[in-house]
This record gives sequence, structure tokens and C-alpha cells, in this order.
Amino acid sequence: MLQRRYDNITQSLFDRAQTLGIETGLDRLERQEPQCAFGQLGSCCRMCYMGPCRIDPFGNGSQRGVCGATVDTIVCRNLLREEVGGAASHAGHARHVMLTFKKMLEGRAPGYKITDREKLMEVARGLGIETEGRSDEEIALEVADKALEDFTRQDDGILNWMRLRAPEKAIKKWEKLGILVSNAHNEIEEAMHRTSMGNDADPVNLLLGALRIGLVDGYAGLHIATDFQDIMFGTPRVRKIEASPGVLEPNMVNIAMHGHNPLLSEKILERAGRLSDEARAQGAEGINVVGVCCTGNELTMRHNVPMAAHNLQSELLLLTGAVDAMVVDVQCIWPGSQRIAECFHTKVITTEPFVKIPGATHIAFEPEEADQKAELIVKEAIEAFTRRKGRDVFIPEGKTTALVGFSVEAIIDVLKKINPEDPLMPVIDNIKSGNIFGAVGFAGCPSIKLRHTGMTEKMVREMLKNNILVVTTGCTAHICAQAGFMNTDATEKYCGEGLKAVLSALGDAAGLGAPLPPVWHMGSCVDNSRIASLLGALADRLGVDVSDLPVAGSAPELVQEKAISIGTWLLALGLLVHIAPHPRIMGSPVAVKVLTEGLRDLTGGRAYVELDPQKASEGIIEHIRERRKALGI
Ligand code: BF8
Ligand code: SF4
Repeated sequence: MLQRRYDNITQSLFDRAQTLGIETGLDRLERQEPQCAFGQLGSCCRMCYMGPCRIDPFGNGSQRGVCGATVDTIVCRNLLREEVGGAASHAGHARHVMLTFKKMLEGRAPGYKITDREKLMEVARGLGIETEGRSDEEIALEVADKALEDFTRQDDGILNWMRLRAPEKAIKKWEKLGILVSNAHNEIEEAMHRTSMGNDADPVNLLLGALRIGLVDGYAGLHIATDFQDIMFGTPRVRKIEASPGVLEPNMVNIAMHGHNPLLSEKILERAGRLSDEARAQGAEGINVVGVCCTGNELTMRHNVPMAAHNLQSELLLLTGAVDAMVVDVQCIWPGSQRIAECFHTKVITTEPFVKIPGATHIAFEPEEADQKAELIVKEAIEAFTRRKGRDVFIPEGKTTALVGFSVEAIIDVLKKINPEDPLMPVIDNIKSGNIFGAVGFAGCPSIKLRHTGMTEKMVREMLKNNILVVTTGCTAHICAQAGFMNTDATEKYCGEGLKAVLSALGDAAGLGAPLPPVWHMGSCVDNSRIASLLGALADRLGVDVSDLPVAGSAPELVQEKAISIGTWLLALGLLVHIAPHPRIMGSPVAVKVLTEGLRDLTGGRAYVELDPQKASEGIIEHIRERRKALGI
């Protein structure tokens, strides 16, 4: 009998799985429990074949690995390797987009184009590229080469994208610590090298290495990805959408886009639009593309595509029997999805040659043939629909509406309507007056281990009640949309008086005729770049460091290594970063001390581990109060 119970919609899908006798992640989790304590504490080492060695931090048994490594060395090495996994994912994503952009300019990827010329010019000017009297293509090529340099240079210069996007004060801070980075690939290589057997044994040095990888993640990963995606597919603007698995349509061809890279999902969406007659000819009412996880965030922010599911719901969505094809690219794709798909007519289609799942259909998606490949994939979905026709489906009832698309540009546009010369001033005034007590970015994943506690929803409600504005990205954005935090009614329902007044004024300025929602959807996980840009702009305008702002970050249901690397970047920037469940550092007294205390004197950042939503909220609010006091407000 399964122990945990989730929100109604998620639970209804788990219940259906039980009824049909289909295994889900929850069955597998409960069979795994109790999970290995050494693994959870980070104190197991498999770096060489004299091991594996494991250290009990409570003093029982051997206190050193065979080679003599201490628990601090072991934990910090493991942490750094986790981060490499995260940063490699983000850097790989960014490089893929940037190289496709370059191919497009060279005429080798005709399916793509420059959509946001203004953003291109903003990036070019920021990089110091001459824009006068040159064609867009010439400028764009130089922009691409600058990005490429961040993966190829062998000198000591710093990442071009760090110069472009990091606040000046932060760069100075990192320079003092000796952690400026120049080439994403070199850093990833060095981190793997220093953590292999018989290299760096100094836990503090390893933690500084972790900060370096955080910077790689932030600038060579997130920022490069966001910038090129905006240039190619458009910078998001505020729009109204629907969320929850209930967005599936029983009589349409349902294509669930899952993964991360808009290079694929944009083309599938475009081709689905063109092939709707073909779907109708097969008896469907059309083609319904819905979004899962981060690629879902990308699509919804640019094209109103409904947000169907967060990561925990990704395999559950297939239990509806209504998904004709789940099309995936990279990251966060559960291999278990294919096992569920096999119980129905559903096709799981993998598209990236280095991401295959046994049993799934593989159609390699190359940017050179994007249109043809996208057409092939949509036709596979239509074909699957013909096999579903007439069979029962189970689509959980209940959809929410949400306003999404809060890019920095979209936010500034609204603020300009209040103060065209100094758009950030109204925000600053309201922070000073306390109408906005602070702001918290909720990012990251839905944890199957914590989702049943409603960790994220409880914390968000607590923030709003205390006049703290919430911005969100990634799967947390799906959770917030499904919880109804992103529509205008939520402002009245959840916010303290001060925040309510500000959001009403902003809603009027935006011509909404209603308040802005209290939780702003800023995008996918790579779009945590947008949150950092907003904070950087606010700090610059106030003449302070980002670490001085009355703000914090929270990954309340951490799952992925990527969340660890993003979190470390935010620590390097100087933020309080709340994390649950426990990161795998608790076995090391040095790691715990440095990350939860010592770092304050180095970057201003602090990791904060707390699994109780009420206590975690109080801790964050206390931090914001301290920051306000230090600013004299
Ligand atoms: O990059 S929030 S489960 S989908 S890791 Fe993955 Fe976590 Fe979702 Fe997007 Ni981000
Ligand atoms: Fe054990 Fe050291 Fe080898 Fe790790 S590197 S497995 S601690 S001997």
C-alpha cells in the first residue's frame, strides 16, 4: 500500500496506475526505502577501485577511505562532481543553441531565423560589438563567435558572457577569491580532474572549485541559452495560458513536448500547426501540443502552449491514455515513461542521439533538417492517434489559468508605464515603504519525496501573506500555475495588503483591468538567468551588491544536479539559498560550516537547509528582515 498522498490531480493519476496495475515512480521509491544513509550524507566514495569506501560521520567504523581521504574530502569531491553534471547539462544546452544559431547564419539550418532583432542588438552592444553600418547577419555572427570563445579560449580572459551579464561588483568579489572562469569546457575538465583519485584533498579548495562551476553554469550555461533562445524565438511577453494535466484533449492528437531545448519544441509546434488538416483527415479535431517540464515553460512563455505537467507528473501524464506522442530531447526524462507508454498506444519519441531509451522510437533531430524531422515526428503522433481512436481515456478534470511570460523586458515595459525615465524606481520605492517586503525566487523541481507535503505551495503562501513577491522558473512554475498562484484572483486571495496594492497598481498600468498575479513566471530553469538579471539591475540601480538586497532563492523540492549547480551560482552571487531535501553535504562538518556560515564573509551567500515549510519560510523572512535593516529601510 502506497504511503504518500498527493494533490488531487496527481493522486488521481497514481490511483489510476494502481487500478490498472501499472508501476510508477512512487512504487519504485517506496521499494527503495529506506534509502542509503551514506549516499544521502554524501560520504560514500567510488572514485577508485580500492573502494568503494564509506565513512560514518557519527564516528562508527573507519574514519578514512583506503587512500586516506577524510569524510570532508569525500563529500566535497562528490558535491563538485554533482555540479559538473549540472553545469555540463546547461553548458551543453547553451552550446547546442548557439551552434545552431551559427549554422542558421551560415545557411545550414534553414528552419531557424532571427526573431528578436532588438535583443540581438542589446547583446551585441553589451559585448562591445560594432553595430553601426553592418548587416544583422554580420553582427549576429560576431555574437555567436563571442559565445563560442567561452567554450574554446585558452587564455586567462574571463567569460565574455560573465562580462556581459554579471554585475561589476560581483566580478570584483570573484576576482578577489580567484574564481573567475574563462572557458566552460576547461573548467568542467579541471573539476573532473581535481576530483579523481589522488588529486585535490582540501575540502575548502574543493568548495571554491564548486563556486567556479556555479559561475560556469550561470554564465556559459543559463545566460547564453536564454540570450540565443530569445534572439531566435522571441523574448517572452506576458500572456494568459492554461495549466494542469487537464489540458489534454480527448478528441485531438495530443503531443506532449518534454525536455529542455526549444530548438526541437518550437519546430514541432510549428509543424503541428501545418499538419492539422492531416490530423482531421484521420478523425481528430486537430493537434494539441502541450508542454511538460522546462521545454513546456519555453513554449508557454512564447506561444501560449498549455502547461500540462511538471517533472513528477511527466510519466503520470501517459496514464491518461490520451497522449499520442511524448516527444523528448534532453534532461529530466524518466526512463520509466516508456514502460507506461507500452501499456497504451502512446509513442515516446527520443530525438537526441546521446539520449535514447530502450523501446522508444528514435528520430534523430538535426538542426540542418529541422523542418523535415519535425514533420516526421508529428506524423508519428497522428499515426498513433489512429490507433487510440475509440478507446477510453482518463483526463483528470480541473484546469487553472495563469499569466506567464515575465521576462525582464516584459517587466520593465510595465514599469515604464509608471516611470518611463527610471522604470525600476517604482519597485525601489515600494521596497523602501515595505509594500514589497522582499522577493523570493522559487526554482527547481518537484520531489516525489516531498510533493505530498505541499512544501512549495505552503512556502509560497507564506511569502505572499508577508508581502514578499514571488518569481519562479522550472517545474516550480508548473506547481505554482497548477496551484492557481499565477492568476489575478490569487493576488486578492493570498497577498498581504501592501503587495496587493502594488500588484493592483501594476495591473492598471499594464492595462489588465485587474492586478498582476503575485507569482511571476520567469521561464524555464535556464531562465534563472532572467531572475539574476533583474536582481543585478536592481542592485546596480541602488548602488549595492546583489548580496545586500532583501531577496532570497529557494529550491524547495530539489531533484536534479542542475539545481545544485544553479544554487551554487546563486551562492556565488551572494544570495541566501534555501534547499530541501538535504543536499548531500551533511556528512562533512567542513562543507556544512563553509556553505551555511563561512561563505557569508566570502560572497555574502548562505545555504539554508530546512525541510519544514513553516520554519523554512520564517528563516527566509528573517533573512529578508536582516537585509532590510542593513540597508536602513
Ligand atoms: O531544468 S525543474 S525536474 S525539468 S531540473 Fe528538471 Fe528540475 Fe524540472 Fe527543467 Ni530544472
Ligand atoms: Fe576509497 Fe580513496 Fe578510492 Fe575514494 S579514492 S574509493 S576514498 S580509496
